[in-house]
Amino acid sequence: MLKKLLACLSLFAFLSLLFYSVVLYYNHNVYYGIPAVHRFAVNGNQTSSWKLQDNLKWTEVSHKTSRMPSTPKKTLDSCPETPPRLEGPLNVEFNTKRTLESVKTEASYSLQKGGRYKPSDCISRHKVAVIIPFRNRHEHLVHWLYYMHPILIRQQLDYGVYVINQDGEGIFNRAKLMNVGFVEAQKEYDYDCFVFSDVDLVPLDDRNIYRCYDNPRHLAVAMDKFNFHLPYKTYFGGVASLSKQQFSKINGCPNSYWGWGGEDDDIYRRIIFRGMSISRPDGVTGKYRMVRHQRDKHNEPNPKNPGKLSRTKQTMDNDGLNTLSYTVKEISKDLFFTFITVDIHAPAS
Ligand SMILES: [Mn+2]
Repeated sequence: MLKKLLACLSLFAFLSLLFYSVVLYYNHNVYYGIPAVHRFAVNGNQTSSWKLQDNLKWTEVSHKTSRMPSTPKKTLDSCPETPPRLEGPLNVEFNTKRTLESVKTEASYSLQKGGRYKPSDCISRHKVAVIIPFRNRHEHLVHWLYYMHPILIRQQLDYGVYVINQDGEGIFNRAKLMNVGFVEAQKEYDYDCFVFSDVDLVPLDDRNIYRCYDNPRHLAVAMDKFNFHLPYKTYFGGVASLSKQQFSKINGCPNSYWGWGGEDDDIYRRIIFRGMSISRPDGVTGKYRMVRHQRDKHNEPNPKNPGKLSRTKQTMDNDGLNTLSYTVKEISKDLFFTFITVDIHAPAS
C-alpha cells in the first residue's frame, strides 16, 4: 500500500515538474516582447527553471512537448499589392503660414528620426529613398513634408527622406545632387528604389505611388505649371523613380550639367540608350501642384547644357556615378528628414 502511495506521489511529482517546465519554456519563447510586468513574473521563477535544466534529458523532453502546442511565431505578411487606405484625389494648398513646428505638432503619425518610416502591420514591398536636391527652399520643404509623409505612409512604403543640400553659393547642380543622394542613402539602409523629387512638387492624388516599376518611371506628368499636361513627350523632370538596378545601369545622372536645364533630358536619353523605356501614371493620377516661386539665384539657365544632349550616348559612360566626387560637410537628422550638406565642387557663379 505504502509502495503504491509512494509510486503515485513520485509520478505526481514527476508530472508536475514536467508540466511546470513546459509552462516555463512556453513562457520564455512565446511571450518574448510582451509588457515588462509579465516578463518580470517569468524571471521571478528563474531559480526553479535552472534546477530543471540541470537535468538535460528533462529539458529535452520539455522542448519536444512544448514545441507542439505552441503557436507559431507571429511573422508579418507582405503588404497588399494595392495599398488599402489610399484616398485618391487630394486637396493641396500652399497659401498658408505653415512652419516645421506646426507641421510636427499637427502630425498624427510617428516617424523614426531622419524621416524614416515603415508599416507596423505588414512588410512593405518597397524600400524607397526619397531624394530631394535642395538649396535655400526651406518654406517649400515644409509644404512638401506636410503633404508627403501622410501620403507615403498610406502608400505603405518602407521609406526615408533625404534632403541633399548644396553647400555654398556656386552654381546649382540638381543632377549631381541626385547622384549624391543615391550614394549617401545606401550608406544608411538597403534601399532598392530611389524617388527623386523637386522640393516644390506635391502630387494631387495618392494613387501615384512613390515606388519603382519594371522601367524607370516619370511621376510628375501633369503639373499645374504646364496646365496639367506634359510640356513635351520626352519630359522627365520634376519627380521620377528608378530602382537601384535601373539607376546603376545608366551610370546615374550626369555630373556636368551646372545651372538650370537639360539634365532631365540627359537622364531620359540615358534610359533610352540603355534599352529601357519610361513608365508613367495616367494624366489624372499624375497631377501635381508646384509651389509658385521666383527663379533661384545661382541657377540660371545654362546655354551650354542643351548642346550637350546630342552627345549623351558618348558621354554617359564617363560622366555619372563612376566619376562622382563630393565632400559631405554635415549630416543632420531631423525627425522629418535627413539633411545632408555637400560640397559638390561647384564653379563660382
Ligand atoms: Mn519649381
